[in-house]
Amino acid sequence: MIPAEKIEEAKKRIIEQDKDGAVAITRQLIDQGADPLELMNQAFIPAINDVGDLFGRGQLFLPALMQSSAAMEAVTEIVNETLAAAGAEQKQNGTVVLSTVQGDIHDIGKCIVVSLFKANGFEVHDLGRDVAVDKIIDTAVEHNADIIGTSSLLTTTMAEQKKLEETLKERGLKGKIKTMVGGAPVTTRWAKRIGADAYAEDAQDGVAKARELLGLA
Ligand code: B1M
Repeated sequence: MIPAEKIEEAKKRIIEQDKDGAVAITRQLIDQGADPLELMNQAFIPAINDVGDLFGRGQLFLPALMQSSAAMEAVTEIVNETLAAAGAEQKQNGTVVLSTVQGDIHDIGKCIVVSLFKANGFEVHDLGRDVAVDKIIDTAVEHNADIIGTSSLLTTTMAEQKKLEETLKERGLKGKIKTMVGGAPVTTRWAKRIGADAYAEDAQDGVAKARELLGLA
């Protein structure tokens, strides 16, 4: 378990937009054997959420949000490299196409989801962010994917997840390729409403739900 004072220090580095300090403490803790997901879930995600809340309340402005976000991206990269190294030996579990939906450039959470799926033996095709529904479906068909997973961080872009379900239906693929939705404003209720096969609260939940969808649980 990571000591509470280290968690607080790591949080502070993100909130204070200190990218070098955030990278340094991440490397230090991981070198000492800390669980990268514990660090992410206990320190970095709560910290960037605090930053988001301050931004949402108008108590912090876009340049500061962008700097905190740059620090978050840097530590996420280290965490993801560590997860990838841990998963290198695992066997394949299924094929997943992951992306952030069109109109949305938030990808920190999606990148964590990508890494955790890879670490758990899934073949992952990561299309990045701001990706159109047709491109997502075409890629899934091309790679014979089992699951399409989409992330949406903006309430305005959640509609793309609905469009994905509708387009899958139109193309006769609904049910053949399972769908999973995630992202901060996304809920189980939204998933049910649009007809997605699963909702995942975080990256670990995403892997668990994917295993359930594929009958591996
Ligand atoms: Co922006 N942003 N942002 N932002 N940003 C939010 C989302 C916001 C809630 C902040 C706020 O106002 N409080 C708000 C949206 C409001 C709304 O829609 N109602 C907002 C806004 C308004 C904006 C801009 C419009 C700001 C502007 O330009 N005026 C702009 C939008 C640009 C665009 O997309 N078109 C913008 C830009 C940015 C930055 C570029 C500065 C940066 C993103 C950098 C990047 O991603 N590379 C940024 C950030 C960092 C945030 C906040 C602060 C943090 C997001 C994040 O990385 N969280 C965010 C506030 C918040 O969410 N509380 C905010 C950490 C990450 C690990 O969590 O992504 O939720 P999350 O992922 C989790 C789970 O959700 C889940 O697993 C992950 C790991 O546990 N999950 C999945 C996610 N996807 C999944 C998929 C799955 C399964 C699980 O299966 C497929």
